[in-house]
Amino acid sequence: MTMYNTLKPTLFVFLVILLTSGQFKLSATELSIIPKPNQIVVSKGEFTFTPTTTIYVNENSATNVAQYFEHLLNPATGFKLTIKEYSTGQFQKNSVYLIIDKSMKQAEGYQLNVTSEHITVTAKTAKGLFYGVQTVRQLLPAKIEQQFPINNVRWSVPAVQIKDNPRFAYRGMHLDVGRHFYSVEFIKKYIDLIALHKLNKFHWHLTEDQGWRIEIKQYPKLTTVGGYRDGTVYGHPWDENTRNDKVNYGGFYSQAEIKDIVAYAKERFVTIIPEIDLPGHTVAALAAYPELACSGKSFNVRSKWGVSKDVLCPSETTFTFIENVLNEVMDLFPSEYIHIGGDEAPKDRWKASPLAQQVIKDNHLKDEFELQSYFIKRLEKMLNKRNRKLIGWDEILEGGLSDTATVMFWRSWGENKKHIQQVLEQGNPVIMTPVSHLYFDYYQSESMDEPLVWGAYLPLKKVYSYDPVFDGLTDKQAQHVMGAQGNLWTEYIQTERMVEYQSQPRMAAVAELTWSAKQDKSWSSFITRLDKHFNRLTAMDVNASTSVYNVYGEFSEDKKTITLNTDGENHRIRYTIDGSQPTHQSAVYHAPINLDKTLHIRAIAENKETLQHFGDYKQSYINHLAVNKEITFMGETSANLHALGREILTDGIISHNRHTIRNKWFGEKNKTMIAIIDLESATKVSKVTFGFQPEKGIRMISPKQTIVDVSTDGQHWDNLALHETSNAYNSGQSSIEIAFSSHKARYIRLTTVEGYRFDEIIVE
Ligand code: TNX
Repeated sequence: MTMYNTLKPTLFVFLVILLTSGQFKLSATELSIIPKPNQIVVSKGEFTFTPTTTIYVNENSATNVAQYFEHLLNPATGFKLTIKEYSTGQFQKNSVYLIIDKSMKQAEGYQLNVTSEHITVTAKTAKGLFYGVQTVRQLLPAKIEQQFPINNVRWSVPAVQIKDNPRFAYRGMHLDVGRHFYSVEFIKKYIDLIALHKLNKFHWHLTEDQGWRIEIKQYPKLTTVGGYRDGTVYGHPWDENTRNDKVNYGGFYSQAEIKDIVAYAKERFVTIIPEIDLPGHTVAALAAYPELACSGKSFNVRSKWGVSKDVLCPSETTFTFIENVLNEVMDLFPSEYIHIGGDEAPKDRWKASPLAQQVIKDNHLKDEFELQSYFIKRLEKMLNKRNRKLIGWDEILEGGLSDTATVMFWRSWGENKKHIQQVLEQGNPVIMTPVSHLYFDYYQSESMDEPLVWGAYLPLKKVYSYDPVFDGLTDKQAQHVMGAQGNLWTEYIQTERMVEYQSQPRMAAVAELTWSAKQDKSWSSFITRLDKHFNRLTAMDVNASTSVYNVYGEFSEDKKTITLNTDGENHRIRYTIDGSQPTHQSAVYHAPINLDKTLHIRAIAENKETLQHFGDYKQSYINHLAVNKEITFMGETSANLHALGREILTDGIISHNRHTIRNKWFGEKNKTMIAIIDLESATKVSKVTFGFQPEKGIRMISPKQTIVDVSTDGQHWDNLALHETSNAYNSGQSSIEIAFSSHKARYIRLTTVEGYRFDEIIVE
């Protein structure tokens, strides 16, 4: 039976009308434009580029955009299109028109009209034209991105009419080049990605404790000394097996390189907002010029991560230094906004410093927090002198915010939402970069094949769900939300490939949540468009993460079943329960899996068309005697025990997921734990096993000594085992087994001496 026969006659007639009427509204989904435009109408036909296609511009300011477009098309097509001036008259066939129309209202908006004869982009500004060109780019086959000529491709664009305009003025991406350094070429590639997504701000985090990366002529040691560290610490600070590679690491951008990058960004209508992080995150500067600190001691460029107590001293020497630095920064960057950091500046050194205390006194400040505010306000004046505006992280609220500063909010937890509202109420502009949704140094999936990053879990769907105008804002407050930005901190992002991996396709989600109208946002449309977007990123030689397709699991509340999921629309899940790697023949997942026996689940998502496999999801369930039995602790226990609920030690669940590594275990390095498990009735026991995720990252800690006692009444105890372990931190070890002669008991008491860390106590 053919498709036609299966269609009901009425539906068939309707479709014919739709297809022959010449114009019908198609969902943006099928065209794969990211971010989704405001309005799309698709017509019949297509425009095809040929070597003789001509680009016409009606104004000088459009010429740059035309040249950009010509350069974009050239490598893959091999075409060298001519650019001509257009004044009046009929549009020619086989031509592209980039038309500035000052009567249009929106500065960043554009209209695009594609017919089989010509393409017309109309906008108020060159910037709008540029965005129109990005849409045309995304309507062309993905191969247009390749940097070498390809034959046998029709360089066609479907006939469409599009009207488009961004929702927010600030649409940004951040990159930390302090923790790891990336080449000039790569920074340009990152800017290209920003432009592809119609984002308009690149927040360039240029200075850190671990490296000062911008040449300042007046202070050469900032880069000759501050640009290099004598080693890098790998592994998490909470992992005892971190190691310092002792390899000299660093680099910086010369002023000539920065000028080149600024010009490159300008051609792509991307404003670079440089960040000089002050007064904290400045150990690299202190290493170069120790007189900027309060203490008078000497410093090394930091080789480990985390927050340093060493900050700039609020001396006149420091303020002169900062003004000189900022002046050079402002000479290099035309941006109206300059970011001065302000984050994570502990007050310890200021508390201990007679000089800092004198500044507090002389300026009638209450405390070190008001000193922070005084500090930031002085910086703001330096910027205002040259008609620039200050952006700072939300710590600039400490001790009082100026009326004019722009606040970049990253702390989205707890009370902070209220602070955001207060700032908005006061009328200060706000840029949203919340840790909860827009921190891209977090894991993208539950798979163990995710590379090690900072921590936490941020799947693409969650990024996409973010609305910068969050619930609870009044209309007046909402007006001051300038937009949002994705942040990429790079403690764990050692390579450029990894920057691509962590930022793509999350950048696409940032694009859509800052550009597209709120009512047009649709996850299922986005994920469908993303399929084609991946082809474009691949053709651009971008190492995008496909983690969005990876399997994730969810336990039912009673922990009796586990549900497997993938966000891929075109994927099925295949899984095994014996810990073996799933293959194309493995069972297809249909319904929640019952947790009534020991299972070692492994699952992948399989693309139904290409049969490609995604992810390596692992989850074990151990069905043992203590599952869901009450566990009581005596004496000291680990802090996260209280946060998580003690039952996680006896829930049978052993996770193998990167992001749960931090919070699914209990442990204390040197403490002793006494735990009593109530098996509810006299039960034969012969073995206790401490279980742990064997994967990289955090190590299990085995106690020096474990004592196993049992009792039938909870009063009188019989000792069954005394187990000694020499190796405190077990590398890669997943369990400690303590077997003893079989014994009937209701209560089991475990005493672990001097250290423990595990995520399950298995009783058999
Ligand atoms: C906090 S967000 C920081 C950064 C770290 C980041 C790690 C902010 C203003 N400061 O210095 O890299 O956490 O996620």
